[in-house]
Amino acid sequence: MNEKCSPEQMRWFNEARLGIYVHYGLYSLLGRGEWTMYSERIPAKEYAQLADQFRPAPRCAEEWVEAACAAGAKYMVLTTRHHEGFCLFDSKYSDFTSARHGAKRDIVREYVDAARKAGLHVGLYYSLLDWRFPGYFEPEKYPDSYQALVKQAHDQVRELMTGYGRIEVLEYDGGWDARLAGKRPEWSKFWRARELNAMVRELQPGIIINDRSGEDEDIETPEQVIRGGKQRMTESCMCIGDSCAWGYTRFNPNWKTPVQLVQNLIQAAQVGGNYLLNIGPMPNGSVRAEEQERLQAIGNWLKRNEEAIRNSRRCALIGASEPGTVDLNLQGPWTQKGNVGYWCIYRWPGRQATAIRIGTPVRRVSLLATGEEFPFHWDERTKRLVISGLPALPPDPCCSVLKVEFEAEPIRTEEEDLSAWLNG
Ligand code: JFZ
Repeated sequence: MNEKCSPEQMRWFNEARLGIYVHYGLYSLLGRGEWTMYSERIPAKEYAQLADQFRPAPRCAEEWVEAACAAGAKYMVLTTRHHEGFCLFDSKYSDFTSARHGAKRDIVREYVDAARKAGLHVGLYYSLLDWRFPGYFEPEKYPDSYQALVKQAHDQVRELMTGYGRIEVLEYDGGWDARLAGKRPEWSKFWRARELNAMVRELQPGIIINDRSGEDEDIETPEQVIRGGKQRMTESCMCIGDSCAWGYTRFNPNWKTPVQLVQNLIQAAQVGGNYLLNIGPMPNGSVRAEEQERLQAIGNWLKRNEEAIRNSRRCALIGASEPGTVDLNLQGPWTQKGNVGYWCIYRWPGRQATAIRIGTPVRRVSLLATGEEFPFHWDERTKRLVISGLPALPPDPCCSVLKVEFEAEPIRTEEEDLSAWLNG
């Protein structure tokens, strides 16, 4: 049975809007990102020596969970195994695991327990591809290796789906072929993904699965950009530092600012999707200060403005242009819940704010964070909403949200005569 999740099963995910991704593995010890084994062509035997040095601090999983809670995230996704093949869980099908090397711990279990205890929804990431298998790169030349690779993936996914209680999200990765040439249906065939996902759904009813096994399943996961989906919900995943690496990158000077991160979260909410923000813990598993501070800043903002984000949906009103297009001095995007619009003001206009093409009468305008009410005038003929008496300076240095209560679901008016406004 390969039934996708129902909207009801997707509900918690659709309400969450913010999740925290954790990329942690042997690559974290090197501090040059999670692709290092491949991008430096480090032979498997040599790379494997890192396993005995893998000694995460005792409380690392709790630290990740604390960071996620500080940010106000509702779920987490941990790399149980990345492309290097090193498992953070105990596996009957591989010796190359954190349970048999270094500190000899099942980090996945520690993470699942900690996340659950904090009331977070639990997600696991699993890379189908494992660079240690020549059959991944040259399946025709090394058919036995290819078979073993796929079998290992099926066996380990079964372990993850049976050994850790309820798992709510499964994020595959590395489902593409080594030349990155194949089309999606071919990836699915390569990994026997239909069969794999049928097993997963049988073991974990209601689990949300991403599309990186080659099968569409429940969600798509665009990277380093925020966008909505046509058929399915999106979970836009992003790094806090440079977008070249998800694993710990020791020298990583280009951190996104709290304002950028909050705007990204708003953008994700505005397209009806989630924002999965990544941390790359340090060699000992701790969360670096640059990431902690930023997660805390998001959480502080979210606490004041949660209503505009959680469970909100796309809004028809214009306050910002589509991503990637020129923003015509608009102040910022809207999110919506029923008759309420949340105008997320990126660039505070000063004492007066004007919204255009407002097709629905307005009842009340207030600042979401404090409830303070402001006078306004909505002109039925010009369709302009002018809000006055606002503070001269932005009340929130990050992003101030005006809560606009309409008489019905807000409608954006179309302008039939594009010049009509010229004469007032
Ligand atoms: C993958 C990984 O290779 C990377 O290391 C990281 O884990 C990231 C979250 O996912 O990279 C991808 C995956 C998918 C696409 C691009 C890069 N894609 O679908 O375009």
